[in-house]
Amino acid sequence: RSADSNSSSHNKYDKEKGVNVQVLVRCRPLNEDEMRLHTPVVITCNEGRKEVAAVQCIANKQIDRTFAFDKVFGPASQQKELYDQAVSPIVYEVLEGYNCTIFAYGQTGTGKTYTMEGGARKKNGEFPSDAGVIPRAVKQIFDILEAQSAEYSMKVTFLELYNEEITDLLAAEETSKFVDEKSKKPIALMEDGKGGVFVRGLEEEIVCTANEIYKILEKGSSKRRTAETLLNKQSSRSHSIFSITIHIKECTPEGEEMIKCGKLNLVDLAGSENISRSGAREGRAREAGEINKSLLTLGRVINALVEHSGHVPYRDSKLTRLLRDSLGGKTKTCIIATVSPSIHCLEETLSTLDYAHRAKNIKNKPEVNQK
Ligand code: ADP
Ligand code: ZZD
Repeated sequence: RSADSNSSSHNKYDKEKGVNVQVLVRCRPLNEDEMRLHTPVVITCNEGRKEVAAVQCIANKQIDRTFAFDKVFGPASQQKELYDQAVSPIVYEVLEGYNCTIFAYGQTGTGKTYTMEGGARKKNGEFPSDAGVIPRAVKQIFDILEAQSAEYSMKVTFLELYNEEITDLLAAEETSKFVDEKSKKPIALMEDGKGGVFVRGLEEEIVCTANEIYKILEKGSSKRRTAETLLNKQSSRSHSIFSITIHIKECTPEGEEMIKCGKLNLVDLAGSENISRSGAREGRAREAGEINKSLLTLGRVINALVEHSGHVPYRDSKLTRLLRDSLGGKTKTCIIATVSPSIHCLEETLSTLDYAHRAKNIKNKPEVNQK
């Protein structure tokens, strides 16, 4: 039977051609300091036209550069708005049995973590109004499954990638103040023999309620912070991947039992300033041991995919090995590029907009997982 035979019409696409990676841009507002200093704003968002324009002055000439995206969220956009318009449809696809990935890409300080995680959990257990994509997706998934009285099972993983090393954010906290190398779980990326990879030794927590996931996120966050402090990590240089896998039992009208399996990957990438297309800066960064191999390889994979230049260097980094299926594979992918409106960030902003605009040309061939 065709895997797509009962998917709804909005999922129909020309299988030969595939579907493009969806790319949206979010511009944060000026912060208090920038307001106080009357920092010039050089980015304008036209949400209706789905365009972002950057104003640049070179030799007293004003040059506007305009980029079009699949969606654009201006500085006034609220967390709920972005979620309802851009993420909620993706969660529905996960529940239909697709694998989906959402990446946050942008310069440090532009709102990647604000977008993906959002404000901290309230002491009174109330859902924060500035909650980001991750807690909202968790809530929506359970709301839908409960409304459908579906029979389901769910597991989550949460990992951090720093300097090509994977840390399992769900593995039991080291009780010692020192990180015991020997007690560390042997985490390794392994080929699964079907062209994919899995992380050996990664903790998979089975969860039954949204609250359980929130507790897990809490544990993961605190472990990440501890590791950052102990190991002097710069958080802007790490990538985090939170994944939810859902198995749903369904019966066909003929009474046949069927398991649908969907996976949602939520990825907060290292700050994009950690790579640079400028050779000089790359040279200096390399000397300082600051080259982010994963971020660099991500850029190269995107270039190879959009230029159809034969070899795609997935194997050159852990990030691209882990997320290979999201880049030119069977997963539906969305990239949220975050930018600052400030004149001081203009160079990085233009580089982010260029990068994100290029990524729009990646095509994936999503397929429903069905057993
Ligand atoms: P990044 O993860 O890209 O380094 P953060 O998410 O830490 O950036 O955001 C930097 C600061 O800007 C934080 O204080 C965050 O609360 C604030 N911020 C980011 N995006 C927004 C937004 N869209 N609206 C309001 N505040 C934001
Ligand atoms: N951005 C907040 C975390 C921070 O940096 O502290 S918000 C959400 C996704 C991934 C990890 C953490 C969270 C977050 C949270 C806050 C406080 C303690 C644990 C987890 C969160 C926010 C709302 C609901 C659930 C989790």
